[in-house]
Amino acid sequence: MTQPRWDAFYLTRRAFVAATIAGGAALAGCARPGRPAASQRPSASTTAAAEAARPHTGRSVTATLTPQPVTIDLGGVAVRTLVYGDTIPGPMIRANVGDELAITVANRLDHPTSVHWHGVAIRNDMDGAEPATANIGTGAEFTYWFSVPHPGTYWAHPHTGLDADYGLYLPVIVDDPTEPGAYDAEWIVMLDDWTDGIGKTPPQIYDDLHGRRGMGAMPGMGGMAGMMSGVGRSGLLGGDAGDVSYPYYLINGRIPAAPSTFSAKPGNRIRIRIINAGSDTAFRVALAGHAMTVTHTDGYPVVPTEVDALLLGMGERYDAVVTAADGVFPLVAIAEGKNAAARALLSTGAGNPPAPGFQPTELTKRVGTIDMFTATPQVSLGSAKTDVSLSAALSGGMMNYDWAINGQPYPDNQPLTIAQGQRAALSFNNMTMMWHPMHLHGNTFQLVRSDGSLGARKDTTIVLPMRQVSVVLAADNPGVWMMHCHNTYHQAAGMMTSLDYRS
Ligand SMILES: [Cu+2]
Repeated sequence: MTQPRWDAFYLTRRAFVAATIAGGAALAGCARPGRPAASQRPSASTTAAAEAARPHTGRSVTATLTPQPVTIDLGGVAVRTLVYGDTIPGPMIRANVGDELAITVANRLDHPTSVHWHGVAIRNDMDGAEPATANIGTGAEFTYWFSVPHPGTYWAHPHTGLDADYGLYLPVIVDDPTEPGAYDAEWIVMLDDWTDGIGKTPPQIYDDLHGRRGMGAMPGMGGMAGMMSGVGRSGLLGGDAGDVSYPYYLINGRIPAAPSTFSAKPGNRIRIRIINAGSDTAFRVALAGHAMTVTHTDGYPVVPTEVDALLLGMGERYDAVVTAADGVFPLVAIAEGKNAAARALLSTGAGNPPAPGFQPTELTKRVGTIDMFTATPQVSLGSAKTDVSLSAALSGGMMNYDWAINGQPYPDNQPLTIAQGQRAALSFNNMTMMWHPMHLHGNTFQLVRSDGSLGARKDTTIVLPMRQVSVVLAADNPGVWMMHCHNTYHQAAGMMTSLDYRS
């Protein structure tokens, strides 16, 4: 079987990253000049007070996740890889707003792991990312327990080493029973870029990217890294689309030649929850023959807006409603700049799907990008007025693979700090030639357009090369929250910092 090469991984990464993989205990011994000591982190009582303020139904949802090595059929292609249980995606977790989740993770991997509850405004000590939550050791069990305060489309994945580029992901759906929604059926669509067990392992990819350092030293060789990675450019992404060309792109764990099929009836209103679980791939998604009405960004409602396609960076989610036509229709997710696609099928009647390579015209019509959407008044932060300014300058490049925030890779950079109750203007200033999907744990923000108007609520947003994205953040969830690029390899190289609440 193909085991991740953790020994090689140790040798080629900075000491801190190795320490992260080795588990939480190792962190204490790390020199972390810019980081608060444990005593300065929010106290257990602060976290408990925030938890008490969340809605509580008194109902519990329990589940067990078993991260383990197994052999998975991607549709005629068998891969030995790491998954939760024995499926890709892993088993969905579903709860109502205010329920308490008690999710036990039994780690059957050969290295420590974690489960991060992406997008959930969770209590800090259950975030599933160090330093707030210790990693789970090999053979150990840990129960994450937390309530879910907001409805929406979320997901879970590890926040440990390069675990995020295996099959370790699952949808997390939170329902609001008082708002059942105007739809007849629900289709959860998880997008992924796939290599493990068929191409290079994630540590091999990281080593290649990191080992390529210095190749851009010669003037005029700017395109070298892109040529070597086999990844091209994307107009939607403003330049280089990514660092890694993957052997396959998946929807719900299936390759395009053996797609999963979602069945519904003609005329059904279908709510599609799209989640990009990839590590280095932005997807442009369209359903042949259908327009999509976008209703939510990263779990939060937006003024319904009709599009033909949607662009999703890693970690982003969109909910859209379609009215199903009669027949068989491919849902196609183009891997931006990578000359490949993932697909699934919608079947409502007779007919045969087009060939696997078919690309619907919707992909090039009205493409929904984040600037087009506006949070509904119920979830809007109301005004762009703020009382503190925070800035995250994104730097680095393919040549030296030196991705960083505010001048240094994590953990050498200074954390951003905020106080409970403050409203911050946070600006992501991308000084690199590549786009980055920037994700903040435990909190959501609202985009501010260049004219000062407020856009969508998000926890992950695309920042195009050499551009700035401004957001408003209302600080209401004390903790130490990781903020990072959701490109697994950029994050591992150091494009991460934290937002620390001052006590
Ligand atoms: Cu990045």
